[in-house]
Amino acid sequence: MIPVGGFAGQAVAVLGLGRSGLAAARGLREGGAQPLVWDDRPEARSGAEAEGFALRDLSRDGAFDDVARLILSPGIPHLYPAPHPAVAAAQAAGVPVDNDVGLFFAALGSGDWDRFDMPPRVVAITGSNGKSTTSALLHHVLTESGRPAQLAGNIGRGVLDLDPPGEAEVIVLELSSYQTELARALTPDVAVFTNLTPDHLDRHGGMGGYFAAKRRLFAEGGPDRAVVGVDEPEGRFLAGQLAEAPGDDRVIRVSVETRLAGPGWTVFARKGFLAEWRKGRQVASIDLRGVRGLPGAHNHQNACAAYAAARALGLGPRPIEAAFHSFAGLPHRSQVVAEAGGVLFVNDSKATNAASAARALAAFPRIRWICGGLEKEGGLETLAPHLPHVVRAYVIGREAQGFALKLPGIEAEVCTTMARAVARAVEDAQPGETVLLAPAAASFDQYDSFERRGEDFTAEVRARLARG
Ligand code: UMA
Ligand code: ADP
Repeated sequence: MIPVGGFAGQAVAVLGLGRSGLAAARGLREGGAQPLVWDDRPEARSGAEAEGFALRDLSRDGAFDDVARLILSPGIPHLYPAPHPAVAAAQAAGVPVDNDVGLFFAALGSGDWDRFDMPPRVVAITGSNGKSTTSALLHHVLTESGRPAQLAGNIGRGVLDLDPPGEAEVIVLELSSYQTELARALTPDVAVFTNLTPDHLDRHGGMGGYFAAKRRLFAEGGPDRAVVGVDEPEGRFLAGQLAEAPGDDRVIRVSVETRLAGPGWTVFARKGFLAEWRKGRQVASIDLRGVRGLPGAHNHQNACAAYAAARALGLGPRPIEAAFHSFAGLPHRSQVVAEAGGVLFVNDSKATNAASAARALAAFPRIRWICGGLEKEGGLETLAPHLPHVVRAYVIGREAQGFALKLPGIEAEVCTTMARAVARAVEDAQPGETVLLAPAAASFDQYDSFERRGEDFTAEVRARLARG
């Protein structure tokens, strides 16, 4: 746990008692503050009370009279579609609102770092897709290279739940737009922007608000080095705005679409090869084609971003390449769960929107595609260029019939359940094909989470293959 100083003897309100809220309350208490905690779920309140935290209903009149700050969890709206009533009350009382990420950076900045020969460094990774994979890959590269490293943030561990960083340690943080929008301090040493496609637009009042939330990570006085994916206009704009000159190597541009030219520092992947260029000369190259844990151009983008961040931290190309080969991939993201009779079985349950499913479809040549679920905003149009890779679709979900009708030009079979979809795909699959779960939809019509859906797919595949 990271103790949070600066509020000794003061009351600090904490709203939301999930992973980030509880870690914040603990860090504040350790730093001498008096946390006053609340959650709209009674079970969450009882859990906190059992840990000895004082409860306060933050939506009642006068709740913020004696409070120095409100710490908010990322899942609780602070602006759009409408602020939570407690946020509105804090604003009315003039109480500053922050989150665990802001407290984390403030706590690091105020530490006694003179004692370190090599002070800890923080890498923060944001973007619409690939954040978790890039963060986990960078963490893996660092630990495989013998650098002490810890991983936290949107990947599932609250940032204040980290151990206080030690000598030469690297903290890798995955940060969502919810987190970057609210944090009052955001001072990573290296900041990474993977890509930008529409997501969470209701929470940011549209695409402009969403990009603005992510850009805060790169604000003036921010990172020493910025790694920026430039395959969308927003990334190109950001890189251009950060660079002081064409050869400014504080910005490392990343692409999987363009062979980047110019005097600057670039990392790009084309036809399965990663290349690093600096000052107009190629510095290194890595063959990514045999890297099993990172299939497809989307994962090559993640590899480029993690590579660039690792290089910015001083690692050499060869240890990075070696670590790529031992990266197992993350569960539910282009995860190879079985291989039998020349057929590959891939779990990409995390492909909950059309943009991420399109990347998965692009990664394999002949696909038995399990898709469907609760459709998201934005429609399915982005899938169209990749549908020629699909041999047949097996559609799941309560609205499977309607979903199938939105997939023009391919054979789509309404299966509704995962068990039936897997059974049918296994029956049909030929050597050289991939049975791919990439739903292009949320899971909540049939499952609690995308993780449960991916586990169900994996269990069905293994059971079918065991039956022979
Ligand atoms: N709550 C209220 N009132 C509300 C809404 C929620 O009291 O109106 C309470 C809930 O009852 C619950 C708590 O707030 O007890 C949940 O807070 P939370 O949703 O912020 O969840 P945490 O457990 O703190 O997890 C958060 C991130 N969750 C979200 O951003 C929604 C986790 O990212 C993150 O891993 C964790 O902090 C640690 O940093 C998850 C996520 O879904 C994986 N992220 C989104 C995504 O990736 O798309 C952004
Ligand atoms: P995030 O943490 O940003 O949600 P993940 O690494 O968890 O990203 O991947 C989420 C989904 O997006 C998965 O379906 C994955 O296969 C896909 N994906 C991963 N990296 C990328 C990328 N660079 N571009 C587009 N899609 C990606």
